[in-house]
Amino acid sequence: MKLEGVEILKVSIPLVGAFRTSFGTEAVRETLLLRAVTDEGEGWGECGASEAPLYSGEYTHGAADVLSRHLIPGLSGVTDLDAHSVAPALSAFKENRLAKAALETAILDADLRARGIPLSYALGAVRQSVACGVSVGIADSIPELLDTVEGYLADGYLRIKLKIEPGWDIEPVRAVRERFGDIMLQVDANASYERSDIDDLLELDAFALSLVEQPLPADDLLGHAMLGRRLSTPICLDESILSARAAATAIDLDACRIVNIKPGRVGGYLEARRIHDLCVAHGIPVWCGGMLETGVGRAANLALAALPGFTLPGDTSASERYFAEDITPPFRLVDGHIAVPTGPGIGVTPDPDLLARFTVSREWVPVA
Ligand code: OSB
Ligand code: MG
Repeated sequence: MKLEGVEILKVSIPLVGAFRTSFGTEAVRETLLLRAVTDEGEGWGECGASEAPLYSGEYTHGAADVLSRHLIPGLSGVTDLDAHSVAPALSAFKENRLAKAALETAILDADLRARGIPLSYALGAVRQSVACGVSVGIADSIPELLDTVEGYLADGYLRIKLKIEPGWDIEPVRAVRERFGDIMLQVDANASYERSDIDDLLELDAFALSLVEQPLPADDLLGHAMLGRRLSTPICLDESILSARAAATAIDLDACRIVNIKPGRVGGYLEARRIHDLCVAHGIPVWCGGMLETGVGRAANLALAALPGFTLPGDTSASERYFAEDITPPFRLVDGHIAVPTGPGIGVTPDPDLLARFTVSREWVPVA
């Protein structure tokens, strides 16, 4: 395959409701879509970065900059380019995993479309639909939170994840548990606690949670291991797991019992699959995280979530949970599940009219 160039589209799509976490509030999904143009056809990828560097060090404008100056030109000398040659060709460039993942996914999509192979099949999927949960942001009040959760349960979501932070943890969790009984319930702290908060975190054990996600800072694997010795609720890591090597270290240290796999955070779907395989070998359940993706990123996440080790419901929610209008045909929840796309590559293509409406700027980066 010969890469002719990549178009970087900056898109801005309103969310149906502002999404509040310990690190900030997002009311508009502002990110990048990449359209890779090759001599064998096109492919699409989505960048997980947001407008500000609050989840990781990456942000939309920075990702566009590193892609156009370094990552896309970095593929110019690669002969016989395919998805597997992208990460090795870019390995000299440090970090920037969300940007690298978007580029690798666009090439992977072009590669698979040209061969007529669905991404789910290429990754090793074993199911046609995946069980879905929903991630619920920090609310202004407990009654408001209960209303939101009630709506999602009525939609059929199979598990609820509550965002927590110091000061918004025990009371909202208790209120949801008391009101809705025996639902599958978990929490995500987005690294907002410190080791000195361990005694407070132990109080979460009273609520039969499926897991607590990333309570401590991303680089504190040892702290998670120390917490895990005292907490009976399983610890799941998100921000700490940047690669298969990081996952292996976390498992060896006993820093987690469950792993959230977000393809963007780890540099792409190929590394995501390696982490899946590693976790399966160690008996560690995994689930697919999300970054408020449009239909482009969502389609690919659904393919990944269909792998055998994804035994817990993911943050792979229906399009309408995020957007009144998405740029692809919407993914719908049916009996708590979403169907895995079956077409070649990621299986969806942005609608040109909707894409035009939500695109803020475009840059064509030719590859020599
Ligand atoms: O920590 O899982 C997270 C969204 C943006 C950044 C980080 C996270 C999230 C979510 C939402 O929890 C997941 C989703 O529904 O896409
Ligand atoms: Mg998380």
